[in-house]
Amino acid sequence: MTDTGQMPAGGPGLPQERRLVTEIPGPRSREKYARRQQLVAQGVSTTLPVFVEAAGGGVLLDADGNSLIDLGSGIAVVSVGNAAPEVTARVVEQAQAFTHTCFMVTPYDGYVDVAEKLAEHTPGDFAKKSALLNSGAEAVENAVKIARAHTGRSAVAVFDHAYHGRTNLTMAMTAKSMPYKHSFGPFANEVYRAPMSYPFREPVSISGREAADRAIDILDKQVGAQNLACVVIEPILGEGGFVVPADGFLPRLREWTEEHGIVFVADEIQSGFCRTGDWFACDHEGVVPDLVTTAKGIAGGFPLAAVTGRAEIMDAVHIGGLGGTYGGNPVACAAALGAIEAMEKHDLPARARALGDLMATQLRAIADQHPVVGDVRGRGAMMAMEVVGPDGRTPDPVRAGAVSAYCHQHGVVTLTCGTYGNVLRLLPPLVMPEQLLTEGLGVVAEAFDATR
Ligand code: PLZ
Repeated sequence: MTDTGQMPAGGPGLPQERRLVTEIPGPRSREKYARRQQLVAQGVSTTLPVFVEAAGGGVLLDADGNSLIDLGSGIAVVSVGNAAPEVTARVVEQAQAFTHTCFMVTPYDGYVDVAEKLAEHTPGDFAKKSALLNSGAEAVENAVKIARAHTGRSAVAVFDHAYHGRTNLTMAMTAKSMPYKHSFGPFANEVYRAPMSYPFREPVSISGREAADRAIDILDKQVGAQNLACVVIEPILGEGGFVVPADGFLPRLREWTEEHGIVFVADEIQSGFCRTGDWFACDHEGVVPDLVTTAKGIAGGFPLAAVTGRAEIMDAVHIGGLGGTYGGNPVACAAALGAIEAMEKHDLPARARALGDLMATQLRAIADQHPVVGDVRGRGAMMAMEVVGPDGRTPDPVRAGAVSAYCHQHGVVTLTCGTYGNVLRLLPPLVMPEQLLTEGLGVVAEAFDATR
């Protein structure tokens, strides 16, 4: 709040600059954080304890007047930029018209319009339908429900390093115990895990097709293709470390699932909506999933998620079998229509490719200087560096954390990820000015020098 009690204006009009006027976090943020510690459960963690008061383009403005470069987009959400005008205008208009009816009670156009946009932009040229939900985890749960109803089978295949959410079923589908699953069992059954293609960590170099056959062999022998309702996979792993499977891995899996009537579900919650330089990461190899789950980037920061897919699979569920009070809330749908309009109008897939080229060049330059960067990988504006020890292989989460902390102290918001917590990931808003991104990456480079 400003002194007049008004929220300061955000959006792309904010000066696109890094400006530090206090240490990070500053005194006002520290005071607010102390209050937060008293009132908010400690299970809800904080990466960087600065309190945000406005944001836009590629910057976050904190309570002490610092302007930070945002290389995280609120975990891949504000791809169109924070408080994007296309989003806020539609949100205000919709909120003034009506805020809720429940689509299951009395419908409205916004929901159907979002379904139309999803049918247009998701991979595949066939009749598609969607169901709208509130969160990514809910979308994944619903994809499994739909696949089970369609196939009459119950088993679900997922992969090493996968992240699919924090609800009971999606915890079972998520690979990593700490912090996501630890002490929260028992978990849903009928979830089976197969090895992922992780080129940097393969003991011997194998092709994408061979990696897929390794997974298929395990699923076939240990579960049985005829028992599998669906295979759920992130085409590029998100929380698991921005792992890009070897070429041919996804197409081979798709081929096998098709052969056996297994529903192929692409979890594009983190990789979707222009992030990787295509509308969806599956587009890169022309893989056409049966169902796609989306969230995050879809609505410029509003809680909205979807399952979209082949009409005949979506319609395997009986009337009334899918839904929820808020799923496809009209304000969230308005935000999505604004965000998708911004993606189309500003050709954000092309922006993601341009930012990706810039990041790849600068990250490789860092890797050339610092052997602790074992791998630079990603696609488009979803890039990462895996930090390792002197042997070039052992994960080094301490160093990755120190690099990230240095960035925070110097006004750049970075995130880590990975099963071993040793991956520094970069997810700038796709509207970020290139010179600001370059400056942010300069700080990342400095961070590697400083933590040597
Ligand atoms: N599937 C691929 O990336 C969310 C999680 C942050 P929700 N990733 C960020 C955290 O620590 O909770 C995610 C994802 C993929 C599913 C989800 C789940 O989406 O909207 O967080 O439920």
